[in-house]
Amino acid sequence: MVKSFIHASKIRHAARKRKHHSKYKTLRKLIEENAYKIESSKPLNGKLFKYWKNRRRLFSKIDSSSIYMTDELWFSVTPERIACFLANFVKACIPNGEKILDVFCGGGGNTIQFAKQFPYVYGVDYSIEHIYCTAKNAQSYGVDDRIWLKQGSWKKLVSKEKLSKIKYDCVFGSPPWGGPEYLRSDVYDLELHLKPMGITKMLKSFLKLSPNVIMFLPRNSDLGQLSRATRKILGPFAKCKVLYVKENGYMKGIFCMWGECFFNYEPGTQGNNGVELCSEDEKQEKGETTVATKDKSVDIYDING
Ligand code: MGP
Repeated sequence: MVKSFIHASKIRHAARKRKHHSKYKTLRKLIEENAYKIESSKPLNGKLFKYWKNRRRLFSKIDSSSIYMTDELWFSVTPERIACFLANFVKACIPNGEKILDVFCGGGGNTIQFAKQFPYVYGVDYSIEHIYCTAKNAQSYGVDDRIWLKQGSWKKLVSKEKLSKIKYDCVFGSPPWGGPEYLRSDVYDLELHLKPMGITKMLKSFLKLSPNVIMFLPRNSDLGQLSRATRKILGPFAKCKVLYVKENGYMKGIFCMWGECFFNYEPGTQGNNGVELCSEDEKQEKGETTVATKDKSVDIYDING
């Protein structure tokens, strides 16, 4: 396997071996202190309380296994059923795929579910704390043998072509949206507020590594910007498929997809863990607000609990 990644089951070994490097010193300390382990029954205060209340939706094993999360992960980790749905969806679209790259792996919510479906899953994150949490959570879910991790800034990794040795079947990213404040304005500016770069640059960087790209973005994202970024990079007739994702009837975000394989998807072919698909027409009948434009394919998935 590519040397620059560390195997999720061997973080202790990696931290010992590369002990002179400051980030591995930090990793070693985190492991020794068993840092960020969640005590599921202990409520969190302030703005994290609502995320704690929904903790079992984030990680279903939070009561029975050891789960690790930083404060930032509480509000940015993808809820398990959504991550599970996405991994099944990608598997249905790319049945012979093997290698998935999760660009902002965070606490491993998506990485873990991808590893249930694919044999090689690569997780990247700028934070060594997040890399540690992903590895620990993957161990709790018994999928650490299929995951390889790398700490680093996405900008630098892409510009130095550090990741291009591997041929990824799909590149996925759930980037930082700027915290829970992302809902402050009606429309989320994807060029201004997405971290670590705007949507156009981000999409370009993902497409360098695979023609199949998915991003999880705010539900109030500016779809005009999405359209413009798509055409600017892929040409005037290129499309982006947008899926609105609901959990328990409540909109959580959108999956934006680029790549032929995602357009040929048939819902019937997917083992979709209770995910309900409505067409855009059904959405209108139900009186939902619609943001479809003529060049987009917009669907709603409702993940009922
Ligand atoms: P939320 O919108 O903060 O909470 O996060 P809620 O309860 O749905 O909305 P509210 O209207 O009651 O405030 C919903 C989901 O969005 C989270 O579970 C994450 O999956 C995702 N999410 C939220 N934030 C702030 C981020 C982020 O910064 N990055 C990423 N990748 N996902 C996020």
